[in-house]
Amino acid sequence: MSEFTDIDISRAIINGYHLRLDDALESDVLIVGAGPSGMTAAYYLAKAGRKVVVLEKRLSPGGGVWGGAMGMNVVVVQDAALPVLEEFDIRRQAVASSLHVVDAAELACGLTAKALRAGAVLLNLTSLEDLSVHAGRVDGVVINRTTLLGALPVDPITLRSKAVLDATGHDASAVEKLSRRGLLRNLTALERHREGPMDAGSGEAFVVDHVAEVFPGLWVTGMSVCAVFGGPRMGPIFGGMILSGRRVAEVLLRQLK
Ligand code: 48H
Repeated sequence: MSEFTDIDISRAIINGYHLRLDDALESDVLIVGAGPSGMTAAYYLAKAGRKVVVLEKRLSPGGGVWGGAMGMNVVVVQDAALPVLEEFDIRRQAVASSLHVVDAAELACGLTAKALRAGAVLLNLTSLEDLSVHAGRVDGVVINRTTLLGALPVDPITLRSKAVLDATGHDASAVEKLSRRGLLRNLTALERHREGPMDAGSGEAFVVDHVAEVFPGLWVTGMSVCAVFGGPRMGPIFGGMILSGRRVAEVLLRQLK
């Protein structure tokens, strides 16, 4: 006779998840998107003692990392990002002057493991449906179960935070919600939904230099920076994404103080 029943297992899942969800209702920073920029930001913010919740619409964190380029599951990282790889214990192999290859799965899993162990909480299969805006400031997100979106008319719930970080990649989904309501009139690149053509050198610098608060309480990092400000795309080089995540965490930490 087993020491546990099927009902014990179900209860452990239900209680474990709902305690987590209850705890996620109020946080310092809500990060939308568990790709490389979002998970890097989550790690540095959580390591500094901030309460961080990451939303991911898919089952797995890692975003665009998994596919490498053309489905070849290695990515390229430049010298500038090596200190971050070292902090995350992610191995790399030097291939050309200033370039290194990294296993895509090791990068996706390594970023995720460190962020979670630093204290960030990940809610997967959870999609951003809307933003919460009060007194001219984004102060939370409205979420729904990904599998319900568009399927059934089921209402969402709200999570509250001091800051929201759009790390949704090319879609810039959070910024796009405000833009569609006409609240972001100056961000013309996003309204035309335009990234610039491929230029890895410029794109990598752009995503770090242009991390910004685009609306009170709403920040951008990673590829959503290019979507919002019209920066060039950069293909399968990922140093800029993790450096952009580290940079936005540094700036946010200063503001949250
Ligand atoms: C919840 C959402 C929602 C939503 C999206 O695409 P990502 O990997 O984003 P970054 O910016 O960290 O990295 C970009 C990189 O992967 C890339 O695409 C590059 C370098 N491209 C260069 C080029 O030239 O094409 O991750 C974003 C994550 C994903 O996991 C999405 O599933 C998730 O955000 N997401 N999660 N609610 N509404 N929208």
